[in-house]
Amino acid sequence: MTEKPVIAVLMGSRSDLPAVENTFKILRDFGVSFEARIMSAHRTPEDVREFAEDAEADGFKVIICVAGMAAHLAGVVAAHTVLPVIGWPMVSEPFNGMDALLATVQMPPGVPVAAVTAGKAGAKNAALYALSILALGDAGLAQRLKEFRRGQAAEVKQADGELQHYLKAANSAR
Ligand code: RP5
Repeated sequence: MTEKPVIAVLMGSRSDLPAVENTFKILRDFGVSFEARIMSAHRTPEDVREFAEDAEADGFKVIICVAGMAAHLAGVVAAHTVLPVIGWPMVSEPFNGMDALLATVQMPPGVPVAAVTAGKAGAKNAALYALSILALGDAGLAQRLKEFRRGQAAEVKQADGELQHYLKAANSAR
């Protein structure tokens, strides 16, 4: 693991944590240390401002923000830092994540947030995108990301091979 956390993972509520565990897993698998915090743009706005203002000096390189409903966490963090901010919209009732998606992606010009896939599937992409940013200055990490892609491709090819095998057997049994 890298010694000092370079990725911050902020989530708006404890209720986001089960989905975020998958982000932690990927970051651990890649050996990149992270700091994770629960803080809310609405419920603890001063904590968010303070964290974002100090993040660059604290050594963070990228910040992942997870939030649902009126998902302002990523936007507020981005307002207080020039570090890259990744917004991950969480799904909730009654709009199934469309509310969080629009709040995350529709930042006004001048304060960008990079939005990843909404809902549980965003766990992987939030982590991988943060790692891609870090890989710009880390050849070893870039190599591990390429290996990850190769492994992923091999899984798809294996699944396709198994499907062809199954279809051949099923068709010849008719
Ligand atoms: C957001 O509101 C959180 O990120 C969470 O996704 C959503 C609901 O929060 P809880 O009411 O479950 O605390 O701020």
